[in-house]
Amino acid sequence: MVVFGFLRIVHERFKKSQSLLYYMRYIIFIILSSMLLFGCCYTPMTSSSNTNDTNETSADDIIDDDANNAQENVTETPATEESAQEDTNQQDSDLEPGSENETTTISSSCVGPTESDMSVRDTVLFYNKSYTDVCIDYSTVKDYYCNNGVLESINDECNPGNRCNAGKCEPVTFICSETDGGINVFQRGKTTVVYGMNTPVDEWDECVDEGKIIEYYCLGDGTATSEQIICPSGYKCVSDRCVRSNCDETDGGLDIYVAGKTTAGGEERNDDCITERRLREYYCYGDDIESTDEYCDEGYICDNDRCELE
Ligand SMILES: [Ca+2]
Ligand SMILES: [Ca+2]
Ligand SMILES: [Ca+2]
Ligand SMILES: [Ca+2]
Repeated sequence: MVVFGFLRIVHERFKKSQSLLYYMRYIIFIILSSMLLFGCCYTPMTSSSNTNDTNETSADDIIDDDANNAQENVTETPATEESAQEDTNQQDSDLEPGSENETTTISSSCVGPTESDMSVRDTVLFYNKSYTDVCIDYSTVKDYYCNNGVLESINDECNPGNRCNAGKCEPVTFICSETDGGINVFQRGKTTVVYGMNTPVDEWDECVDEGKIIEYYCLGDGTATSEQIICPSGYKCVSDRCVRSNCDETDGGLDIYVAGKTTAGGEERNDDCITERRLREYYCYGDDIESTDEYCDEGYICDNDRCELE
């Protein structure tokens, strides 16, 4: 627009001056202006081409950038995990004792009683691993519990009169056991009573002589007792138990109300009244025949080799 305006001014002056020289200047000026105009236009076209190239390059660059961005995204993934890890660490660091999230930490890391209790066998879960109270020795329990979300244990002595059993302290009691199941003269048995660390009874049944045995047996309160028992009729004590003997009797033993006959080794004895109120009773003892003189009870007299009602 400036050029055309300038040409218009020159043309107007040429028409006024009617000078050939000025006209020639006008022609030269037009040529120069045309060159200037083309040069001006050419340059922008070249620039435009470069712009297109730039645009194409830019498109490629976008693709490359996408690739680069994708690569960056890939390489950033670990960074993201690191960030997550950092966040986790940060979260952990936020879970110091006394923080508001402490309760959450306790419930997730340590589950169990928060105080020691030696009278209960507990199992504590700490990071999904279980810890159960256990006896270390007779009177010491290893007691697990949670303390501010952390697993702790204490080795503690049971109170006097208590012992550690199955991971907890419990009162000491008498515990009796025997191998022959009670009063059983036909089997040699061992009877044991345990009271805490003590064993007040630890005895085998034992023959006193050929016809009598000491039999041990348990009582209901966990203690035990013993008594001397004559082996049943026809039995003798051998090797701490009653076994068959060579003696037989028809009244089954010391029975003053039944007239009996006792035989052993070819020898034979019948119960016999030695006075009106006194009876000689025969019985087997071991392999032998023994006898005892017994008075009949009040209201009874001795008759027919036995004690009978008067
Ligand atoms: Ca017994
Ligand atoms: Ca026995
Ligand atoms: Ca008898
Ligand atoms: Ca008799």
